[in-house]
Amino acid sequence: MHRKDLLKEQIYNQDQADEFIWKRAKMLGLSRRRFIQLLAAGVGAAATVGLLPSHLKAVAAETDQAIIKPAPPELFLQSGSNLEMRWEAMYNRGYLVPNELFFVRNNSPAVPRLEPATWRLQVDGSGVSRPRSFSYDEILSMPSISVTRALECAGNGRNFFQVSHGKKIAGTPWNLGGIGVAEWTGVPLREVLERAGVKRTTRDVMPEGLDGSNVKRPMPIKKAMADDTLLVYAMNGHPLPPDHGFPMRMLVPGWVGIAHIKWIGRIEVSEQPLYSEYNTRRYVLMGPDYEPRPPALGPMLTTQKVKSAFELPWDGEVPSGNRLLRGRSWSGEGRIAKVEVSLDGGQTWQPARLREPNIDLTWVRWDLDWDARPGTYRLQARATDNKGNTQPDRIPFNEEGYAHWAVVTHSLTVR
Ligand SMILES: Nc1nc2c(c(=O)[nH]1)N[C@H]1C(S)=C(S)[C@@H](COP(=O)(O)O)O[C@H]1N2
Ligand SMILES: [Mo]
Repeated sequence: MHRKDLLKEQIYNQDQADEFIWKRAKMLGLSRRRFIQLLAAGVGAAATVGLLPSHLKAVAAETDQAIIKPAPPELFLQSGSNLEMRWEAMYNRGYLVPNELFFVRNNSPAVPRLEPATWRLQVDGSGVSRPRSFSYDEILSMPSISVTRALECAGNGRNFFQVSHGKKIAGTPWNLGGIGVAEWTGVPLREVLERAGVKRTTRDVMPEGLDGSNVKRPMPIKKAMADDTLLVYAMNGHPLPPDHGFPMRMLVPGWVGIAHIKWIGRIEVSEQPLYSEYNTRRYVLMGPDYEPRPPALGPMLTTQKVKSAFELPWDGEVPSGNRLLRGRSWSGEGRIAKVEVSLDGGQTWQPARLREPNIDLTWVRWDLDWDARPGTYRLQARATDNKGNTQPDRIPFNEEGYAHWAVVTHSLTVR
């Protein structure tokens, strides 16, 4: 293949998907020449999945849409196959982010269209004594729970490295809208693992998606067996929407977004440590302040940090007068204990009022009274969680721009 501009996310993702399908084709004895002929004939990824192992065949009905749901500009900032929630759209809403406003982060060029009637979840590997597959109906007939939890992209806040370190980083240019909170309904992963005969010697569990990029990422058995680690089939009281992983996805509370595998089709359970490129080459911290951790290129990202955002447009304008200055803060390790707000770029601080509910690994809404006089303001919010983590003024640079949890400045004009 020709040298490509792999810094462009869409090209990178397509290349990734092509490479994956080519490997499968090769395994089944197809020549490179024939493979390229098929691709050139417009047969494309969707048709070549006939070449995929049986558990991945459901991808055959792949759509050609990167995102299915409407993306009105008043709700979202769009970047390729990703939708960033506009924070100002949360100003007149409640605790949950409705499905139509929930951010989308797709690594693959197209959303797979999966049929519950033919979809299967394959559970196999050295860590289970009874490897088997489960149908959609079978999983729905197991005991389920509903939990309210945040889901946040590891790269949320990436754009602020430009402000703090003067470096523009390739990748989805999130401000702070790569997060959402929903009520997730599903079956604890533990229920499924137990039915497959999970062993006491099991170490790692790796869910795998059915989209083109072969997205998969391992977690330790302890996290896989936690009460709120779920196979999710409903979101805010609706069947899981296609963009968010229909018919089923993982919920791995507190962990970086990439762990919450969408369009799940397989779970590898192993007595050996498992790795994927999603925790060795990507979603790791790389840069002058981080050492490689073989086989990973740097420390792996797992739990999310503490962050805060105002329910206001970036560089926005509001009318003068008495108002509630509102925002939300969250932590991947616990719940928020304290939020302080500055109107003058960090010179003076005042406490914000926290509003119920305040759920662990989710977020808290906060506000303060503000008699807004005309002028320009440099708003800042600084949160502390109940584990004692406080948002710092500055964090070290990392090349992929993950985990920007330092305090940021939100400029606002009052007219
Ligand atoms: N199969 C699959 N799962 C995936 C992804 C993906 O591209 N494919 N993206 C991950 C990333 S990086 C994030 S941040 C979340 C986003 O979930 P959402 O699109 O439902 O908001 O899904 C994760 N799960
Ligand atoms: Mo992500």
